[in-house]
Amino acid sequence: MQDPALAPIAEKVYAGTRLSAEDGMVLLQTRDLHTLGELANFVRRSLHGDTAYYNVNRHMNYSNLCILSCKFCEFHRKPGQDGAYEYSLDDIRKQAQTAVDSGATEMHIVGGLHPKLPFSYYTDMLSAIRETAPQVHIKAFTAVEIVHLARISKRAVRKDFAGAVRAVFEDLIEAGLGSMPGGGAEVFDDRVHDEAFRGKIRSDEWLTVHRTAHELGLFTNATMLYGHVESLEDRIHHLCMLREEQDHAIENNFKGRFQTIIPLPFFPDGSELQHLPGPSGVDNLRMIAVARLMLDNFPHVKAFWIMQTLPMAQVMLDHGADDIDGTVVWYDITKVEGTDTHQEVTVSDLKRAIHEAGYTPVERDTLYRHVERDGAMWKVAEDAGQAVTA
Ligand code: V47
Repeated sequence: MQDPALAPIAEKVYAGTRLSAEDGMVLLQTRDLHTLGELANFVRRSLHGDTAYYNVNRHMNYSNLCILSCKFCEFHRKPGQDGAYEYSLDDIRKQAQTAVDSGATEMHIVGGLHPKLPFSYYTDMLSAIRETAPQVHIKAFTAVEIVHLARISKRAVRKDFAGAVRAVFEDLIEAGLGSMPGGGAEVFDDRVHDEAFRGKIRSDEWLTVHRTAHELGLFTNATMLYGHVESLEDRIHHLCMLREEQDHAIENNFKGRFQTIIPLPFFPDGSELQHLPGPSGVDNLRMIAVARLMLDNFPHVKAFWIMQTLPMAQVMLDHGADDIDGTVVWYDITKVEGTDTHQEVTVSDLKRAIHEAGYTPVERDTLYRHVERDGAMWKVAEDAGQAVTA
C-alpha cells in the first residue's frame, strides 16, 4: 500500500464496516489508485464473484424539446430550433417493433420537458409499447420528467408533492411502466444546481420521486454527473444522500429499491460548459471505485460503456463495476466525444470484452434476473430471482 491514509479504510472495508464521508474524501484524493481499485474489487467480488452483467436494450429519446436550459446539456432544443423533434405514436410503435426484432429485453425511454405534449401522450406511449412489445420491460422517465408530468396533469404539486407524484406513477404503472432510470440527479448540491441546472428539480424532490417509486414497488437507478462545476465534497455528499435514501427503503421494507449507481462523466462538447476540460480517465476510474465503496447498500455499480468507452469499462470491472449496460443503443443525450451519436455493439462484442477482462458475462434483464437467449428470442432463466441484494 503506497498511501498509509488508506490503511484504516482498508480495515473497515475488509470488516464490512460502513465508510464515513471523511473516508470518502480520502479515497477521492488518494494517488494510490492501485489500493483503491483493490478495495473496490474486494467488495465487488464478494457481491458478484466473477460475474459481469450486460443487457440487450434500446434507448428511445421521444423528444428533445425542453423547457429547461441546463448548461451541461447539449441535447435540448427550443420549438422551431434546428434539430428539434418529437416522436408520433407511430414512430414510437416502430421503435418498439425494432426493440422486439433486435431481441431487446428493455426499452430505456427519456426525453426533455416538452412544452406542449399532454399527459395522455405519455400514457398512450406506454400503452402503445405494451401492445407492440409485450415482453419488453419499459424503464422510463427520470424524476424531473415525473414532476413535469405531475404538473401538466394538473396534480396539486405545490400542496402535496409526494401525493401528486404518486398519482402520476399509478397512471404510468397502469399504462405499462416497469421501472425508472437514474437520470437527472446530476449532483445534489444547491450551489451546483443554481450554477449548472437552475430550474430543474432539487435533490429533495429527486429523492422524494424515487422514494415514492420505491414505495409503489418500482425499482429505480441513480446517477451522478461529475466532472463539471461540483467539488469533491459535493460528490461524496451526493453518494451519502443516496445511501441514506436506500437505508430508508430497506428499513421500511419498500418493495422497490435503488438497483445500481451509474457515475456519469461530464462531456463538455457542445454544452454551455464546454470551456471545462471534463473528467480524466483516472478520475473516471476513481469515481467508479469510490461509488462501489461508499454505496454499501447498492447491489450494483454500472460502468455505462457508451459514456465510459468499452476499453475503460473493461478496466472498471476490476475497480468496482459489475455491469457495463447494453448492446443495442440508440442514444442522443449522451454522446461520446468524437463518435457517432448512435452507438451499437453486438452481444458477441460485449461478451468478448468481458471475457478478455477476466470475467464471466451474464445477460441480465432490467431487474438483474438472468436471461436465457436464442437469437432474438429470450426468456428469464427459471432459477433467476433478484440476482443480488447488497
Ligand atoms: O440525466 C446530460 C447526463 C443523463 C451530459 O438508469 C450528461 O440505467 C455527460 O441517466 N455529459 C442521462 N452526461 C443518462 C442516464 C443513464 C444512462 C445509462 C443508464 C441509465 C440507467 C441512465 O446524462 C442525464 C444527465 O445527467 N448528461 N448531459 C453531458 N454533457
